[in-house]
Amino acid sequence: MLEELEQHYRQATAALAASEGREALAAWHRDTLGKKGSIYLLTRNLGALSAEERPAFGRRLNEIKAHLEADYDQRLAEAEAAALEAQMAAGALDVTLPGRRPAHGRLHITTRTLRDIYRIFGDMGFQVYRSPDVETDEMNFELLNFPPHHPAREMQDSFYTTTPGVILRTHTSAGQIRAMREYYPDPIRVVLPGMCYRNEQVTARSEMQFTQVELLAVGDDISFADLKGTLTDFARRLFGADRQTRFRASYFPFTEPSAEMDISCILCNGAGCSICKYTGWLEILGCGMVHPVVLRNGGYDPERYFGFAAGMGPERIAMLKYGIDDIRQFWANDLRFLEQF
Ligand code: 2NM
Repeated sequence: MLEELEQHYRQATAALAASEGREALAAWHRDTLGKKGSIYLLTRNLGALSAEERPAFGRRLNEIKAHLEADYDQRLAEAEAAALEAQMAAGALDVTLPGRRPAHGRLHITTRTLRDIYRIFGDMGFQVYRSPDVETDEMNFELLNFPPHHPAREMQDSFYTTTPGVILRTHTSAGQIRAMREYYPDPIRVVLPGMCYRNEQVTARSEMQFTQVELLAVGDDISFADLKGTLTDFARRLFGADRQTRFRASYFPFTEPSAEMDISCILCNGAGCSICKYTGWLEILGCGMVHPVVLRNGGYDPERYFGFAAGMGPERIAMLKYGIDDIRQFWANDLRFLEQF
């Protein structure tokens, strides 16, 4: 009988040693020391023993149970420690590593250029005036003195909506009439920024969508000298104090006289280089005295009021300033481009 008990003990010890992990150990405990376990079942043998054998068997059985329970507790503690160790290794966190920088956004290079422009004109008393991207043909062309058969008014050159007479503005000048009608009879100093749309062949130099900034000053004593002084001062603040400017006669339907303003080349300072095509000059904006017809359409009597206007492309200005060679980069949403500014 005792021999059978020792045999069960050896088997149970070997089975315990072979049990890996908390689940296997729990199963071992159930099958060995549980209510129907192999050791427990041996207590039934007590009844078949003689009165002399019984105490020794009972004592040894209790010893074995105590040993097995202790061994089991130790294996279970080891298994739990190992499981915790594995869990910590899997979720290992090196608190000495530097943190991950959150990616934060930035302003688009066109927005930054626009803000540079607003700041300079803002110092001269101009305020930003915003007007709709979707305009009437009347505001965009007619009231700005474009004749009915001007090429820009062709369906294929501008984006027309399905509503007759409603288009996407082709220039921010569409807002000039709105500004004049809103300010009349006060003097005006406004900057008009915004996206403009033209149905054009897309190339490195022209896009279907681009921003424009226009300037408008109206008053009873505005002259071409104010135009030249304001725009020359602007060019020097944006491109450097030693910029020279020159004005060349030009033509626009809404101004008379009209001019283009050039600045001395920002790369070669006028000596001649590939950027200025060896002329020494860079064209940066168009300008002129507001045409009397346009002033009248805005509500101002051209016998008493004068105005000057100018228009430029912030993308073109940014291209010159930062040496960008393809205007399509601006709205292509390629972070490799955008993150450079
Ligand atoms: C330009 C060039 C020259 C201009 C004129 C006007 C208006 F409506 F006030 F007469 N707005 N913008 C103008 C003049 C725009 O952009 C190249």
